[in-house]
Amino acid sequence: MNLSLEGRTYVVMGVANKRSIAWGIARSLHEAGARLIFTYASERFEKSVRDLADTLEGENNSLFYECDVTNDEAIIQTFENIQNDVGVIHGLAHCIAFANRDELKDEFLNTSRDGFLTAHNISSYSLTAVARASKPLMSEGGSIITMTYLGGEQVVQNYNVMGVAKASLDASMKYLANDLGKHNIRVNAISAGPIRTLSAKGVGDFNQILQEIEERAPLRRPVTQEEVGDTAYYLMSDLSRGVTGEVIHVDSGFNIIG
Ligand code: NDP
Ligand code: KAL
Repeated sequence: MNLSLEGRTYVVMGVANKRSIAWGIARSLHEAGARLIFTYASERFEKSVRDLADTLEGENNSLFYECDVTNDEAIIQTFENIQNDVGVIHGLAHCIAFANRDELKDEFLNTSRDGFLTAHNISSYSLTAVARASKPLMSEGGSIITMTYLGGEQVVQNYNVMGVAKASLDASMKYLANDLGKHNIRVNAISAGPIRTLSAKGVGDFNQILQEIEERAPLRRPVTQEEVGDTAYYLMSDLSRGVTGEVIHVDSGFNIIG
């Protein structure tokens, strides 16, 4: 089987900086020979994404588009632009989540209506919106992946409204897998263990969370962006051609511990 992704093009959404999980995914796909298309929420992040892409070794024919996933017009326009520029894509990595900081502490009970809607809008509905907009570009079949977390399956302290949004994201992933399977488009989620990223900054006691992983996870260590990236590579490659609607935990096995 050909494991190379040469000749294939993938959209990576959600690189904020070099710690981003999306950047780990981009590097793995790039090493496998893929062409990359990056989207970022606002102009503010354009330079850092371009600078990072410049660090990729070898031929760098990456493309860059602004795409705020709260804006339907922007999503449609982004994928029309991508279609005009490259024609066909072979997959998409959705690595986007947001909740207001003040909803990520104390009790879930206090979640505001606005905070609930914001978290679900950006972190969950956006997957359906980008899946629909990217479908016409995956005319040769494709693989869509999204990033989820254990807090959508179980109660995790402080994750609060983001946990409810991840449960919604996981269910959306399965309904999308069912709708898109007949077009040879697969849809899966990677459930990553805690990784220190910009999103993780300043929310909860991250050191304590990592310490629990070191003490209790079967592998006794946290996972890395590279490990998530390599699972994304598997999901984008033909190795996973029979897999859709699945959540793969890349979390040192932590989710099996009761
Ligand atoms: P980052 O902070 O690096 O990435 C989060 C990204 O979300 C940013 O690039 C941000 O874009 C983007 N984003 C937020 N709002 C919007 C918007 N309106 N439109 C477009 N993009 C938006 O953090 P991570 O790499 O940690 O997060 C990536 C994914 O991984 C998320 O879904 C997260 O829930 C998930 N995850 C993370 C874990 C962890 O421990 N870090 C564990 C399990 C899952 P911008 O910077 O341009 O605003
Ligand atoms: C239990 C954990 C500890 C942390 C609790 C909640 C984490 C929620 C994740 C969510 C995506 C964080 C935010 O939305 C942060 C946001 O309010 C402020 N940050 C920003 O605006 C920055 C600048 C931008 C880049 O961030 C975003 N998101 O746009 C969960 C831990 C153990 C695992 C994590 C971090 C899971 C996850 O989903 O990220």
